[in-house]
Amino acid sequence: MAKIVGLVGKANVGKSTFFGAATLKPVEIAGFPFTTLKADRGVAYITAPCVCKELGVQDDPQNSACVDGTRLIPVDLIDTPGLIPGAHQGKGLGNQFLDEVRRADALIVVADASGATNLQGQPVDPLTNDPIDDIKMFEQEFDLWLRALIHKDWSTISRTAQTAKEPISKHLEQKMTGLGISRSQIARAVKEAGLDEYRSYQWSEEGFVNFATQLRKVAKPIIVAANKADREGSGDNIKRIEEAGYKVVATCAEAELALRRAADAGLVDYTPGDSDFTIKNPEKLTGGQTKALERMREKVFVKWGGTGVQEVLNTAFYGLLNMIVAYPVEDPEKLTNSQGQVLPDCFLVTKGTTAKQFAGVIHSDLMEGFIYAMNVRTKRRLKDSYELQDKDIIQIVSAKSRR
Ligand SMILES: Nc1nc2c(ncn2[C@@H]2O[C@H](COP(=O)(O)OP(=O)(O)O)[C@@H](O)[C@H]2O)c(=O)[nH]1
Ligand SMILES: [Mg+2]
Repeated sequence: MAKIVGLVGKANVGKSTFFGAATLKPVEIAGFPFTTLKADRGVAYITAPCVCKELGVQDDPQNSACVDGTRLIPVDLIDTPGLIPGAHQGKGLGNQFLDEVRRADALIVVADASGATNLQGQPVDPLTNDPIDDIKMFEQEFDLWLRALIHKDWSTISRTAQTAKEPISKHLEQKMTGLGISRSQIARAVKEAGLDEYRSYQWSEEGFVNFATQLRKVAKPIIVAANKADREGSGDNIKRIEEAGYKVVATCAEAELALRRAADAGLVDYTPGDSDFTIKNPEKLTGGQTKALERMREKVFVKWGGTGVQEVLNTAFYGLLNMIVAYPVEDPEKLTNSQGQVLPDCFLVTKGTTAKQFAGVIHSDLMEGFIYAMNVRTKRRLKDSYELQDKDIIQIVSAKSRR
């Protein structure tokens, strides 16, 4: 199942700007079906150094794109309504918010690093709001909501599990599937909380609370996009967020959006993730535009090494969700599919995916007729249970073809 990442946070921190920038198509992807998506759900891209460079071949990507040796791989991204304190009780768009969040496998918490937005999302003087409070508000609302949800029939569920001498994860599983939480994630959270799966009926209130928090951390891991990093004073805040133990990246969503649009209009050379950009035709820009771009270079690129948007997305998928990339080919010599397209596809899979499972990721027919898989670089046959490594190029030999 394809993983989904969601943007969360209070109002006015730049979630929609981030979403708009991340879902702007940087290049055409011929073979990718862009079905109609809702306004709050779109296709973003993560990047990977493409194997075409290492192999010295000219590729012909179909399900992804390749720009100067960088693969752009489509992923699902969702935007959510602004969160306000009390959301767990349905305040603001609380219910809608939590409905969206349950679909996500990992979350990007967007915070205003410049401290110029209060918890209600209203503009205030810069550096008067602590962005750590933005993050804590999200965590607290989520925890309160999750706790209330599990608490509803907790005594029945925990008593049943304990009486049957069975782990609580087995009995809680069904209730949690709608939140995208699996049995193994429940089991992990119990362990992280230092509790006993078999004595859930006897957990203390404190233990239960801790369990709910651990479950959030396991099932909805977060990375903080410390946005508006272009503004004065945000550097200190970002350092403090990091010191508080969060995974954090300084971002300037506004700059990313402006640059992707400028690149689209042919005004600048910029690929998402680049640490700089070049102005293509200075004469096509007004004096004001040139100034704005140079200011952006100063405040974002020189200061932070980039807009951070691509880094956040990549970290969400590679870091939080433990994903790797793999390239299937049908002809191991020419590195092509049956139509002669070189390195046509690049798939994102979870670490631990086996060669046989990978066949199923590509097409169910390939898995049904699976005979063997081969590592194209070494030309070695792989065991069905071989766990894919990042950047593997794999030939699947199957009795059933994908068409
Ligand atoms: N200075 C600065 N402003 C930003 C940045 N990202 C977004 N904004 C501005 O913040 C305001 C709120 O942005 P929006 O994306 O609608 O926030 P949302 O409510 O979280 O979806 C808008 O005026 C944006 O232009 C940024 O990186 N830097
Ligand atoms: Mg918004």
